[in-house]
Amino acid sequence: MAMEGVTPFPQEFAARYRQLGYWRDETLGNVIGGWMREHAERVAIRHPVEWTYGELDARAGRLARNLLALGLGPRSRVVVHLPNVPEFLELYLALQYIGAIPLMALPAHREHEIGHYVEFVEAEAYAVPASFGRFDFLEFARGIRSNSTCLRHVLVAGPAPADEGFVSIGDLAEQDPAFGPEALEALEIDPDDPCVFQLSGGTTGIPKVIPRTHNDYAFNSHLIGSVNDIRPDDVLLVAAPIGHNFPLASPGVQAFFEFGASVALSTTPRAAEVMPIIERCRVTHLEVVPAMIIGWLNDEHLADHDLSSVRVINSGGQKYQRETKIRTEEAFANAKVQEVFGMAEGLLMISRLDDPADVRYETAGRPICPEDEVQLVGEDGGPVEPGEVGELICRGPYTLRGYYKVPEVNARSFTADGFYMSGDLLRLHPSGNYIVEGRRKDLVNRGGEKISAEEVEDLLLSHPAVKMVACVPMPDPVLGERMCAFVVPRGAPPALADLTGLLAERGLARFKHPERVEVVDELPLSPFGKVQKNVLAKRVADLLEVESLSRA
Ligand code: OOB
Repeated sequence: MAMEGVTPFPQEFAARYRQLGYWRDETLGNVIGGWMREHAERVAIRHPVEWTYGELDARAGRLARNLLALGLGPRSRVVVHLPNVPEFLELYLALQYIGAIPLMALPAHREHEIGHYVEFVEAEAYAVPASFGRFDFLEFARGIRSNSTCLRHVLVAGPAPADEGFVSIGDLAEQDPAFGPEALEALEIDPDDPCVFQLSGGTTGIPKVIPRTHNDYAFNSHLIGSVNDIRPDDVLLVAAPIGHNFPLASPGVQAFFEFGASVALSTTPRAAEVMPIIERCRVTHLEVVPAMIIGWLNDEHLADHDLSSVRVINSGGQKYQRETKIRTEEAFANAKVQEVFGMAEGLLMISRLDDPADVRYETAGRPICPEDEVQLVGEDGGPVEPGEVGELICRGPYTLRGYYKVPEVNARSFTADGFYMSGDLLRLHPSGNYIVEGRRKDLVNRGGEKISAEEVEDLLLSHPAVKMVACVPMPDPVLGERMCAFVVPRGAPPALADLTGLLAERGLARFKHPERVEVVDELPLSPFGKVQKNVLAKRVADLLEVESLSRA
């Protein structure tokens, strides 16, 4: 029986993906467990701990059985709010071994997001770091737990406090479990169930939850791993938030584990911390968002480090400009840049390492699977002429058929025949690869982190000095975009700090706070009465231009 709230793939598609060998009807836990045994003697994690596959697997196995003893099991939901620490990996494996479903929150999320996810997916457990940065995660977890009707356990990376219901992940990975290994074998886990809940960049008031199934997610990392030149002695640096689909499985940790290669974890993308890891661990593969690499390229100490081990740089999440790609290959002299155009919803495009340099510089790649059905459509929903810009719609063996539990959103996010409407505007390049030209969806892409304008506007409207508001992207040389709020005031115009103060009070993740406010008498409306956000985006871009000229 399909899990409630999850849209299954239609029968004829599922049968085809099975027949082609894409879906293997194995649980992701079994697939990963197989790699763990196959590579038992090899090093799985190189930094900040050094664990072999055998050690990681033994820890994850004990953790899995201890989680069973806590009452978690197949289909239990667990909100994972961890930075890039080894506990993330042992927990991810353990949850896969018991068929529980982790929801991948970002470390920057706060009450507004976490409170919602916990209730929305009816999470039984919530994982936090004992300490990370300046934010008190344990105190935060106490608040989340006391406000929740479903949450029973708080799983802590690091020492757990004495509070009831708080347990240390490390302790559970080391203590002898009440159940033997046969308890794991006896579990019934449906490979068509979600194995992970990813989060959508999203354009709605609340972020949407993406169910990725065992069948589709194992295939996802396997296939994109096959075009990344991964060799057993390779090392992947994970410096972007590890739960995100890109570093987790596209190709990410999952593909590197399939090959018996290793991963090095950094809890920050800062050059000063990352460069020594690259040097010491002889990192071969990077997965970055452009903002991260621009930060590195601008670091005055970059040339002091030996970066010669790096062969492959995957960049995704945001447009990677041709000039930046060229500068990147100058700084990492032995590396080739490969752009990934991906989405937590599924579809992955990637330029190939053997594409001509110009094609790698110009394009965001092409789909990874022959069964990825990709179309570019015009306003009328019909296909555009080759070479014209159209909205990307897609369907395939690892692309979702519906967001979790939001039928009304699904009705407008998918075509009648099940294509996901991405809201991205693309153009076909003569090489057969695609170029990203923009988007139709209402979001701000801040250094690869997606911010739903509607989510922020909904909150800002509750400010007494805000009569109307429209949030739009403004250009930024490093992050690509930041968010500007155009406000029609009620009474005295609010300052930026008034708005961000309200958002902080509401517990909205800080990266979603607008960074500029423009007070206006009215918002420009289309003949249909819709706010013309493109007009506002142009207005703030022009303002920034004038300001930078007057500073020069
Ligand atoms: C990745 O996933 P999400 O879910 O955070 O964001 C997806 C959206 C896409 O719909 C597109 O708007 C944008 O991010 N995007 C790009 C891009 N890659 C993603 N826009 C321009 N150029 C690119 N190369 O961002 C993601 C997931 C897996 C792998 C890589 C990225």
